[in-house]
Formats: sequence, C-alpha cells, structure tokens
Amino acid sequence: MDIALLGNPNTGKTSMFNNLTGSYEYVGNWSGVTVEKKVGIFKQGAAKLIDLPGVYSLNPLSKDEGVVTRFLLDDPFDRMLNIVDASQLERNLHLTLQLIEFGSPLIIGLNMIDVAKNRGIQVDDEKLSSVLGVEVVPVVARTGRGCKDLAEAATTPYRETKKQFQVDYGEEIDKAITKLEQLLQGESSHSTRWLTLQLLEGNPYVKKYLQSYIDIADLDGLIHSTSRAVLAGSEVRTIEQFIYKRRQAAIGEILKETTEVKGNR
Ligand code: GDP
Ligand code: K
Ligand code: MG
Repeated sequence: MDIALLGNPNTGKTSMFNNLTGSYEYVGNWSGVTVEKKVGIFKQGAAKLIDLPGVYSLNPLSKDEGVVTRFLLDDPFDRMLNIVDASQLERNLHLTLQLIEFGSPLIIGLNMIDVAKNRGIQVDDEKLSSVLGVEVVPVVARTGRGCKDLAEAATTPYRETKKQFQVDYGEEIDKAITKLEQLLQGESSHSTRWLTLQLLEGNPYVKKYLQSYIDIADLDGLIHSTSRAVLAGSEVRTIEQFIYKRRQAAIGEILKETTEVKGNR
C-alpha cells in the first residue's frame, strides 16, 4: 500500500515520517525540482509512506509546490495521510478541503494537540471526524503520542462509510463542473469536481493535464464564462478569491462545531 504524506509546511510531517517509518526505500529528487523525494517503509507492515513538500493549497506558487499537484495527477497511490496542525486549524483546513475534493481515501493526523492545548484551543477530534466524514487520529508527532494508532489506522484497508464534507460553491460553479464533465466525456479518472475547482483557481498543472483531453479554447471559454457569471454582483474580483472565500466560510462553520477556545490566549 502506498500512502501519500501531505500537509501545510511546519505541521510535523517530517517528525511523523520519522515516527512511522523505519527504513528508507529510496532517496532522490522529484523530477524537475531540487526537492528531495523520500519514501519510507512503515515499521509495522509493508506499507510505504511518500513524503511530499508542504503546501497551503494545491494551486502552486512555485515549481517546488507543483510537485504535489503533479504527484496527485500522475502517480498511483492508495491513500492520503494529511497532517493537520490543531493549533492552526483554520489555515490548515484549506488544503484538507481540497484533498477531500480530490476524492482519494483520506485520513487525518491531528497533530500539535499539545500546542493547541497550551493555547487554550480544544479541538473535538471525534466531532471533526464526523463533520468532515474523514477518520481523524489525534497525535503529538514530537513525542510519538498516538503515532502507533495513526500507523494502524493508515495501514488498515479502507472502508468508505461516511459522507464527506462538501463546500457549497454555488450554482455557477456547479454548472461549470457539469460542463467539464461533458467536455471530458469520461476520459479522466480524476474527480471532475476537483479538476474544475483547480482549473478555475488557475492551477497550471491541472490546466495542462486537461489540455490532453480538451481543446484549450474550450477550457478558456469555460473559465471566462464561469468567472463572468460568478463575479457579476459580487464584491470579489477574481474567481480564485471567490473560491477561497467559499472555503473560508465553510471552515468557519466547521470550526464553530468542533473547536473551543478557552481563557486568554
Ligand atoms: P514539517 O515542516 O511539516 O516537516 O514539520 P517538522 O516535522 O519539521 O516539524 C516542525 C517543528 O514542529 C519541529 O520543530 C518539530 O519538532 C515540531 N513538532 C512537530 N510535531 C509536534 C507536536 O506534535 N508538538 C510540538 N510541540 N511540536 C511538534
Ligand atoms: K520544517
Ligand atoms: Mg518537513
């Protein structure tokens, strides 16, 4: 089983990688960039853990960050392990929502719960799990607390039981998803919802990928017509901003249900 390790920068991915894996199978660079590629073998069992660069969003700001989208598009893997910083949940969930949209089996390692606690932030991991429809395991990667449970959960064959959280992006984006579905004619195995959102956000790797199936004029037409419709009567100026704000609003709702901040911070 191949498991992709994903998360924002500085959330404890490397600490977790070292906790979960014993030996390295392969060390090299990701193609086209000088970012080290690390693949580790789980201490128990034969599953592989693939370390990926830390990113705040899948729409890359640099070639290094593009490694993540290219990996999701091109490399086969079985599931995603998203390391989330419990003390920075609001920021971290932007990536998590995009991973949910991608649609591969997902498990969350809710890390830094010690830091969160010290700041008076209490995250209800069970509630977070039920709201997102994703398994959540609380951990402290620095001390190893919970890491065995996470290893076990991550390597246990996946059963899809819960309905996963869906951001409401509104009618115009839903129309764009339907339109892209028509243009693709079943050619891609990736989630059309995810492809549409990344295309509209300006992810260049997703656009390039879609160009292997769809004429660029049709893709640009879809982007422009959706932008025009979405931005009419809206205070935001770009469709990327529009999508960001919708995710932000959804995250606000998620936090309301799952997080409590006590005392002075
Ligand atoms: P990465 O950038 O996601 O690979 O994160 P690192 O594994 O390099 O961790 C960033 C910093 O956070 C390091 O100083 C770690 O020791 C620390 N760290 C990682 N996990 C935890 C945790 O659960 N609690 C605390 N207090 N610190 C952590
Ligand atoms: K780091
Ligand atoms: Mg790291």
